[in-house]
Amino acid sequence: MILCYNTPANFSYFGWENEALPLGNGHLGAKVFGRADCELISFNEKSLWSGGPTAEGWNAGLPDFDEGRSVKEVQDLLFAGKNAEAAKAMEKLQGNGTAFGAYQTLGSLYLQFDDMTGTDRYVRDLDLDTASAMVTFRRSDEIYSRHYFVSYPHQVFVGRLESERRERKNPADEKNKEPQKEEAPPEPPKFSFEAYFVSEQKGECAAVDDAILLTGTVHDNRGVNAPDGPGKNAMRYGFGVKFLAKDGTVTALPNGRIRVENTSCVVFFAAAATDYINDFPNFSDGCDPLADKVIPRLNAATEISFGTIYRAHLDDYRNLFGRVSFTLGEPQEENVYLTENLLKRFEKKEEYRRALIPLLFQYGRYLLIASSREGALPANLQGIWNAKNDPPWNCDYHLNINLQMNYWPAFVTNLAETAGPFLDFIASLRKPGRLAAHKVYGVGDGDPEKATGWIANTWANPFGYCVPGYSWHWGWATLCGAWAAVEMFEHYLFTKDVETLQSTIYPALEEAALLFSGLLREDPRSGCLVMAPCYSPEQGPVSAGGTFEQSIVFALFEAVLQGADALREAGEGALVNDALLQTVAEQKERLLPLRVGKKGQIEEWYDEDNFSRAEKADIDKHHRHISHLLGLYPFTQIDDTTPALQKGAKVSLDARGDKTTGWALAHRLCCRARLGDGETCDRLITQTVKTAVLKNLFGTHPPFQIDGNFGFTAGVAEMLLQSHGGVLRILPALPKSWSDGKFTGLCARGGFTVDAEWKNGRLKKGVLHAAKDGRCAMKYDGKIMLVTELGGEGEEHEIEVEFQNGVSSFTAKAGKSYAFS
Ligand code: FUC
Repeated sequence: MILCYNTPANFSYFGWENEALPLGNGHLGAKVFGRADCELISFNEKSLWSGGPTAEGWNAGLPDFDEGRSVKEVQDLLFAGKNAEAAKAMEKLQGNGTAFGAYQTLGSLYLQFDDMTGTDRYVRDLDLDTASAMVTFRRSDEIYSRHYFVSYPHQVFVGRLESERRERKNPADEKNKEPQKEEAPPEPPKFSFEAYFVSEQKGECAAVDDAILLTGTVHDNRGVNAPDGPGKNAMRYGFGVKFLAKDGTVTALPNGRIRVENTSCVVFFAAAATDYINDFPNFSDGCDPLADKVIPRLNAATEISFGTIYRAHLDDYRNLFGRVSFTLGEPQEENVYLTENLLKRFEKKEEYRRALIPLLFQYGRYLLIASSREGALPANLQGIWNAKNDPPWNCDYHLNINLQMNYWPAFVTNLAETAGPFLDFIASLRKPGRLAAHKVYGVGDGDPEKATGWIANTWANPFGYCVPGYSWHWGWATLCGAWAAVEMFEHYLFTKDVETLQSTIYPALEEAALLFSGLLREDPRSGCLVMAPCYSPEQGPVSAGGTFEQSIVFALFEAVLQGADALREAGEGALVNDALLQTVAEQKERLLPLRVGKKGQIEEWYDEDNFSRAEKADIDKHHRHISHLLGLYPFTQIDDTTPALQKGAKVSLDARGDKTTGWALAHRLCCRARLGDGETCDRLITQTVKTAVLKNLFGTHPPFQIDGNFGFTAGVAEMLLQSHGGVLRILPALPKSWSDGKFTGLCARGGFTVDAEWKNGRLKKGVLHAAKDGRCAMKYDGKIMLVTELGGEGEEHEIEVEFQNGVSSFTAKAGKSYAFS
């Protein structure tokens, strides 16, 4: 699986965004431009942020709230039907963004070559099977190649630049030549270059022996008028790049540059670090990043051969990436296409469509591995790649869909480990989130050590910003943390890992449930329990009992009840607050439910059919957010057991339309897959390729936003396999154009892994692997499925299968595989 180009990326922001190729290990990100005469590699370190506790004016937005008084005022106005007055009062529910900060760039490494002109046969590619970027070109009989990757095991970026000479031989002469014993390879050509590092962080940069070293504190060049305030802080960072030449010389120059002279092979390592740790309230480990982290990593890498580091990188990466395969059409030799041609001719040539869809699907998995690894912050709005110190939306953690979407593909595409940073990050919001819950809602006493309930809203940074943002029109979304906690629970549903449930997931879920259980109000109109104030993300208007919030509370209660059962079953019931769960179980039955309105739609707002003309005029019927359909995806309140709601969801999706942005197309794709509508999925995929994918296959909102990539991968997985609501659905949304195909290694809830093959649109055969003991229920197109247990040497044994309503169920045993057809 290769992204392939015959030109380098332009040296501009456009080139960075659209053309340069991404590498990463979750901590360190890089983008390769690949120009023959001058190489450019841009670098990012995931925790390099402005803002936070050491920036002037930082207060986490907290002082702007009044311990629940304004919330109460808005609630009373809403229950009295005074919605316009309630909207006015919402102005008291806005935080400030002083020193919120932004994800920063680290800088760019340039390698300026002497005399590298007159080159041809240029190829630049990104190989998803090895997580390597390559650049090769020729100059007469000289061949130059560059190989780059970022190693997770060794925590370094690695580059190798090599030259060789291939004599142009005349085939006729060769024939008549006497066979010679051993021909020495021709001398490789020598090349020379100067390396320098450019950083807007304005640190101290020096060349020492064979390395360029940079150190400083975060600069933040956004100026005091940045809407969310300046963010210059005391976060320390370090960067280093060290060169080892096989032949020739490496010299440090007084201007901070390194000169490599007359070599035929040079290997270089780069490393970066900061003193950030996600530890509230100081967020610093007090280290000297250059001396304590960067230089030791560089020295360790130089002790080991390139081959050893590369093999360790391949083992680590392939263990994750290699778990899933997906092909469309008859298996054939892998052709390498120019990526631009795939994009351009995708609609015209079936062969291109069959190549590009799996490539984009796997690219989402590649990007997740590159931008989210254990021990680092989660993937942000741009994963880990950022070329601006004032990036779009601060390149932060948006929780009104974007961060959750980043992790939608993690479990189903067999990359549960990549969700570790998401779990840790959300769990880390509990302490600052308690301060926020106290200031916004007046719960608890403001002691961050007491588990009295936590919230997170639309935007978050790595320093525990948890209150609504500086305009309630997008900032007010107090259920976002609870939504993220529900997504954390998916980890348990897929892996059945009780330890992580117990240590990280359940405590976050139960504490969110504690808070929202206490915040529900009885709606005077319906007698149901509702949240208020509610605000459909970035769309409004303010109301009580909004579907976005109600769906999240429902999903939260369902998850916490299931989580508690799982803990009790595992003998860990002591962790469960039984009285709370009893209340939650009762409240769940009294929640204002999903409703189908006059036009057959799923209502987005309570009573929307009776909205005033002014309220209606304010609504964008084609808004990108479809937050009222969370019940369809990612939650499970709408499925084939609720046909009326399914129908309503279809009406709502049709009415909203598909003229929308990158991530919003991806959410629609996931929703249509859940509705089993393969043809619309196919159409949405075409639209995504035509409008929301850049040349380097990055997703675009626009601008570049990585959730589009991750949501796309999740959507395609959802077309192939679904497992919500206790039933595995095999090939639930196959479009006609995917007539033949095969996948292996997708995961289903319950600890199962599934392979399946289909021909002429019909399932041929499949295999399910069980990692845990448990009941497995499966269905395919309403037909009965035959299931047998696979023994060694290809034998199949009959097992007891129960058939009911088109569902086949059997008891699966850990470590066993089952064939189905
Ligand atoms: C969401 C969206 C915006 C944008 C931002 C980063 O809240 O509504 O369109 O994608 O996140």
